Amino acid sequence: MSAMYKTEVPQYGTLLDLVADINRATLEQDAALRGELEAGDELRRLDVERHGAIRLGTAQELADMRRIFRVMGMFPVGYYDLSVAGVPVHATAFRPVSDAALRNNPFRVFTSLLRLELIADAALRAQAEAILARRAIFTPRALELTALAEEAGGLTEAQAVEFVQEVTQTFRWHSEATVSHATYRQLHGAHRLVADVVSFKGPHINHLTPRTLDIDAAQAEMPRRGIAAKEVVEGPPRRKHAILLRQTSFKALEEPIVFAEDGADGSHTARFGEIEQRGMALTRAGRALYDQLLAGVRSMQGAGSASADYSERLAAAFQAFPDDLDQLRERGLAFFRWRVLDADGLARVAASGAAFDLQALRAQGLVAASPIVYEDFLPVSAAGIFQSNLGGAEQKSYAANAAQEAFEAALGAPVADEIALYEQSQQASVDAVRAQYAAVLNR
Ligand code: OOG
Ligand code: NI
Repeated sequence: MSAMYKTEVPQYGTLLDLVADINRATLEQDAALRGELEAGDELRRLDVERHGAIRLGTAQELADMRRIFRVMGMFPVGYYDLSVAGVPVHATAFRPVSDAALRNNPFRVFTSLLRLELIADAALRAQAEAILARRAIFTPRALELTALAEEAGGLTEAQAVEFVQEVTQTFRWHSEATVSHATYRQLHGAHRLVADVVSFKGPHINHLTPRTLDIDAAQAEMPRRGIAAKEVVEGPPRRKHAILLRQTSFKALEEPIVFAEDGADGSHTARFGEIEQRGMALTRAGRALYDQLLAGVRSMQGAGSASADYSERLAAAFQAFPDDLDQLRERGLAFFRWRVLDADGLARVAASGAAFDLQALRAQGLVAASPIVYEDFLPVSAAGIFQSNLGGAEQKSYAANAAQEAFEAALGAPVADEIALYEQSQQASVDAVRAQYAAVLNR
């Protein structure tokens, strides 16, 4: 998919080169970071894609997409309501969930489902439904192989190769619209996203996102390489200890398309490139503090995220968010993974009969805790990414109406609660240390 996207959107190749240059320079200047990444075996696939995004049109498409991602070990995590931001979709992220799978490859696909019920014009809504009902976004062979994988509990090597080829077809670009110019214009008038989802044969991948080690440097470098960057980096400000997710993108390109029936030429903007830098996962308390501080900055008078002093105001507001690992842990704001540093020392303390006390063991240097990486998305940031590609004029407003149950009904399964997943990860690491401690007593 990466190779396909680079051919389809050459500017994405330029972005990948930029990210590789910035990452190389960052690693040269920061030996400690280099050591850390080396130890985690992360240099190998440092600048490869960390996520992509698609937009689906029907419940059936979403349900089949879930089955297909499941074959690849990706499961729906989290629910994102974008209607609050004037975008008529809701979404989940398909991603690996076990610690081992995430270490191997954390690639995620932010997957939106169009909400036609938010379109006011009933006739247009019915027309869009009819158009979507006629299309088949998966190749017959992709669905066949999916059914095979479900029955057999997996695919053979050869089948897996074929499966990947077939599924990639779903995400390719089609420059021929399936609708006439007139219909496209009507759909576009309802919302640009409606036109994007309904007018084409399939859900073209609309961006891929590599990982950068210094997103501010990458943001500054984009215009120097002729890339039209969005105005601000979404998410938290730059910090000593990164939290959650920071991301920025270049604006979607205007691409030539041909309309059905009349054969008229036109253009469509949907596809872009994005970069991300991840920090630690926050607990419910940490996330509440993040949401509160961010909302404060964004609700200030005349303070859209595009205003000139946005990043200063953001940094000022986040003074209230501790940037010290001990504080983040002690105040229960972030998730940590515990590990044993000194097994012999731990055994000695256990043998002395002392009760298991993580904080005391840590103070003695016998165990350590390091932050767990945030693997998910942020609704306000996602809205910012959507908006930067809709052109300034697009500001439809919908009443906030999360509809997680309807989304899950379409999906055919509940979405996992992302915070519960981090809690489990943290708890599993504590349990492993405790088990090692207890093993001494049982000897
Ligand atoms: C998805 C935008 C959201 C992110 O990184 O938050 C997203 C879209 O434009 O379809 O990818
Ligand atoms: Ni994205």
